[in-house]
Amino acid sequence: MNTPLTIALSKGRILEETLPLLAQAGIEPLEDLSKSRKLLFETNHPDVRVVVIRATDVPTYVQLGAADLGVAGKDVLMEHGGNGLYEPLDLDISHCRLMTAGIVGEPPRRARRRVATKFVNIARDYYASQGIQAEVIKLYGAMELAPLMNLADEIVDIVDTGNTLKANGMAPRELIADISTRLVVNKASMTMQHERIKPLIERLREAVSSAR
Ligand code: PRT
Ligand code: MG
Repeated sequence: MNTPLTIALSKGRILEETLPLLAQAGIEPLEDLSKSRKLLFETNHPDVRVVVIRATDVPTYVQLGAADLGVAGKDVLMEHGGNGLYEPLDLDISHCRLMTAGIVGEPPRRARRRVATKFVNIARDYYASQGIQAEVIKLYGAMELAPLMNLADEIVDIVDTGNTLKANGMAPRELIADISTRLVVNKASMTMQHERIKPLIERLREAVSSAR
């Protein structure tokens, strides 16, 4: 028996939407993930196990082959850069937008605008592509606070309903990318384990279609 295929799942909001798709594809963890403190789970499928990790760690696990497959937001994948990963399937869940945002009625003050975000690579690429001089500073959370405290002129963040921005006197400005959750596969696994991975991708593809 081969070592089982390992799928790295993003914990948090993406997980809730991923599990029904996996179940539809015939893969169900043997335990209730939300009730366990474990991180590594066997499934009903003897050839498949899942690990549940921070969303931002998923591309790293898959790139370096610690997991064969992974589920992560396109935002996280863009920020990571996607080296060593195939992205064969859009799971069509956890939709949102990656946007710039700022205080309503307050254009950037600094000549070189200062941008607070946890997506520093995406932000640097975006402002450069627009020909805008920007100083990008890394924050780990509560981006909306930065403009209010004059720590930054603008933020780059995920927007869904826009309610979080609105509650803080802010509004979205420019769309950087439409985001959804993707299946990623380690490039070496895709080649070496093709006959095991291919049917899994196809079952997930069917699950995505029937969820539409
Ligand atoms: O919590 P942790 O630091 O571990 O990570 P995380 O907060 O990034 O994880 P989690 O569980 O929130 O899920 C993140 C992933 O879900 C992202 O990578 C996106 O691909 C996807 N996603 C979809 C979202 C949202 N919708 C979303 N609304 N991620 C975050 N948000 C946040 C956003 O950051 C903002 O604070 O929700 C707020 C905005 O929502 P609205 O509706 O007020 O606009
Ligand atoms: Mg969160």
